Amino acid sequence: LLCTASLNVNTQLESFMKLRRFLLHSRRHSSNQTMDAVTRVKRLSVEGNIAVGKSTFARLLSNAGRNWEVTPEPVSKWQNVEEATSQITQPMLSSNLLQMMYQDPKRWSYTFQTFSCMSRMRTQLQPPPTRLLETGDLAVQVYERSVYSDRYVFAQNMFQLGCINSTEWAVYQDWHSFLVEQFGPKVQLEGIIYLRASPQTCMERLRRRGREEEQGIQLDYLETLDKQHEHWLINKSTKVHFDHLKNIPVLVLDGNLEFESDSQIQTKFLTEVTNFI
Ligand code: UDP
Ligand code: D5M
Ligand code: MG
Repeated sequence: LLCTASLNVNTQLESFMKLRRFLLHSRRHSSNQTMDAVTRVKRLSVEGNIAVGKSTFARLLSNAGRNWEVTPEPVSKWQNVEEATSQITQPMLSSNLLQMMYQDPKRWSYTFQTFSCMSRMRTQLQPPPTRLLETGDLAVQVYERSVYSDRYVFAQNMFQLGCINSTEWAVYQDWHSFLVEQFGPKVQLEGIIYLRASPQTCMERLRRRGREEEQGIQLDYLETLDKQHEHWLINKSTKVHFDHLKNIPVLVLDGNLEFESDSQIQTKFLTEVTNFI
């Protein structure tokens, strides 16, 4: 446009129209490309109770040498929330929202749900990495949990335990439905892998992992989460609000097996996942 400054008005207008057409075309083209990429990649989530072994399983998928991209749960983000300060000169502080939620669930559960769901929403909205689309192999993107377990496992559980009140639950459901509907296919999943284990197994693994914030977790909390998973993914008695989720295929893997140190079980799991995909 700067170069056209000395040209006559007609030429300037013509250049401007060309630029406008180019911008419109490239915008349309890039959004088509994004949607095209989204539809060419299968999207799965790995669901399961706390400490069942989702991250361990996700690493197994990552290292399987297939065209699979795994996105871990952003736990460190929840442990380090940058505080807003009123003065520019104040040093940056961070809060541990995961710890705050476990220490005072009635005060912090709703806040935690808003933050965890926003971080998952952001992750699920990221376009697939180009690496995934470069080979002819079937491309698969795997998320550790999803915006759906946030609602149908954790938030619902917090509401039923009385840690989220009925007003907060109504507000949560309203914005959750709105966001999922607005973003449509970009946050849809084609399947769910449910790593299923007894709450006792999860409790042992939780202790073994030793994440500081979780040391106050009791078996009965894991039992309530286990029930939510079972209602949602096995009995299908949880009322879900998104059509694509009603008949979503679910692969159930026996998480009671010690798969971390057993290559035979790992091979069995990988075969099951490959067949499922
Ligand atoms: N783990 C284990 N055996 C297994 C799978 C996992 O002992 O077959 C351990 C793992 O090393 C970790 C803990 O269980 O110490 C929790 O695993 P992870 O963090 O993967 O669980 P998540 O919370 O992500 O489901
Ligand atoms: O999950 C990481 C930790 O975060 C674990 O303590 C459970 C907690 N978590 C994850 N999502 C939620 C929601 N939505 N509400 C409450 N707590 C949550 P892990 O299973 O260890 O990978
Ligand atoms: Mg994990």
